[in-house]
Amino acid sequence: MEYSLVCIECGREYEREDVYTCECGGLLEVRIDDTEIDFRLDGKELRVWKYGCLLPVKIEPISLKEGGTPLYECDRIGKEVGCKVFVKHEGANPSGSFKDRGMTVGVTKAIELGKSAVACASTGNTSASMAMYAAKAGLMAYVLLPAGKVALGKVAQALMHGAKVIGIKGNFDQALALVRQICAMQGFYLLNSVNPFRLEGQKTIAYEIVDELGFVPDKVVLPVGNAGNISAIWKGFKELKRFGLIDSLPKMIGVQAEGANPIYKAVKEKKDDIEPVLNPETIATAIRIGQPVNARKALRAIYESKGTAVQVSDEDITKAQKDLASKEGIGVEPASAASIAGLRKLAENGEIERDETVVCITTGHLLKDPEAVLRACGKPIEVEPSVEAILKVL
Ligand code: AN7
Repeated sequence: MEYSLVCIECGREYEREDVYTCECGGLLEVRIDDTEIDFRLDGKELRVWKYGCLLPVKIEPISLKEGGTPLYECDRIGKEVGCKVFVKHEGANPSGSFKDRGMTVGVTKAIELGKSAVACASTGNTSASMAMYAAKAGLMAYVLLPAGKVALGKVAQALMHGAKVIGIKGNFDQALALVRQICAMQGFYLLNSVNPFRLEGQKTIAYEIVDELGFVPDKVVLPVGNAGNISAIWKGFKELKRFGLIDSLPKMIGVQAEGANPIYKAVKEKKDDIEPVLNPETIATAIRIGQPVNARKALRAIYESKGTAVQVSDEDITKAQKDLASKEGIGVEPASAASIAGLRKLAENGEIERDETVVCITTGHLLKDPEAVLRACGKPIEVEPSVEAILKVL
């Protein structure tokens, strides 16, 4: 398969692959040339590399068997909001988040380019996933985190998989600016979602949704932080249409937390770029991001698809997290619950129709953030070791 890197702003094409952004400052996108499709959307054997003919790598991939995540029909929540609701649970990936789809491609690209070290800034999940895939590939991994603002499970993963983990006394946006400088100085391969190859892996979420459902949903709802995933999924749907595999497209709905809402504000004001939020704050630490690097791509995805963005409060997020866990048996981290909170917000706003099908993406697993669970549910009751004491509290 042939492809090139193209700037989304000025259209300049790059032959070299070790670039992240255009000389004009614009974001790059992988443009796939016309090619033979060697998979069928038959609902069988879903996984990222099923769609390898549309993924831009030239060597055997570094894989931990990512993708093929469950798509659950959620009748209870569907009844409440008044449409057919499916949840695609990306928490079921090897590291517990959707980032694995991007990392299998990104880390493979690092090997292809002859790199010996990879690096990222992260609100947690990117670092956990990168550390895992770097371990599998035998690469050094360097991680910058906003100190004290990353969920415990994610830090645990990055540490155990052998990354060098550094806490920055600042927020994610500052950490990202710093890691970009460090990568340029040290020759580390940058694996944040400004890397266009990572987004190629993440577009397989769109492929799998159509593969499993057998049709194109009306809406896809997902949390937006650095705004890579919404851009990637939209690209995936557009490619399926371009290659004649589907003939309609869904509306893309981005959900942000009220305290970290630059994309929401831009959409509300119909702007094509964001004003950064300087001190982003939310319990959904994964999306505690004020200056999303992929904002321009994400806003295009929302406008082109005739979608929208909504914002939800931390309270809405916690309620949605409990709902999904206790009514549907799906355990997700707070950022992921934002998709369900966003769906409820759409329903409240009258933006859901009775016969439509909505797919919510739950991006990360419940166990990523055990401390958020204890805050939401309290600690277990402790009693004396006797039948009487237990019966008393039942
Ligand atoms: C669970 O790990 O940015 O809009 O550094 O972990 O593509 O950034 C995580 C983002 C949603 C937002 N849900 O996705 C990181 C990081 C979860 C996440 C998002 C993240 P993007």
